[in-house]
Amino acid sequence: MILVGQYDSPYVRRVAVSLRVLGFDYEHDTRSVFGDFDSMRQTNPLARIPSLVFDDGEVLIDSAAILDWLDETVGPARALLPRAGPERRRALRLIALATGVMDKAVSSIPELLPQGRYPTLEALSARCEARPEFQATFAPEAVYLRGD
Ligand SMILES: N[C@@H](CCC(=O)N[C@@H](CS)C(=O)NCC(=O)O)C(=O)O
Repeated sequence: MILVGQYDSPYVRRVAVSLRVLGFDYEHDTRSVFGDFDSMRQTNPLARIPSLVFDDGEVLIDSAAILDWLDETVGPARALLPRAGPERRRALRLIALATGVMDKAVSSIPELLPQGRYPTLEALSARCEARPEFQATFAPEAVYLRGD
């Protein structure tokens, strides 16, 4: 299988990390959504990354859909997302916060770049405040989502 998208995309990185944690082999297609727009549109009609291309030509698009397939494929004992209950809701909340911050970072670029600014932590803090919750979750003494 081929993971399409460069690692500077946080959405590509969450897929790449999960592929590696779960022990999947993959090739990496590093075409750019900006430099190779027409070619990327052939892979994903939205010309977005990540995509996961299977040997038979099927293409999964969107990081959440790809991660859903990974969990389904490895089965409930190894799935990264808890199956049900408060653990699952807690994980989904953290995922929504993390991807939401990234959505805000990406969508703020057209506003910030003309001012010579980048979506730094300070710039993002004006748009949301997810930091305390992340710090509480990922502090060294905190219990990780799946124990590892
Ligand atoms: N919801 C999508 C977001 C993917 C996304 O926004 N990717 C960006 C790169 S960080 C992209 O491809 N942008 C190009 C575009 O939308 O034209 C996912 O989780 O995969």
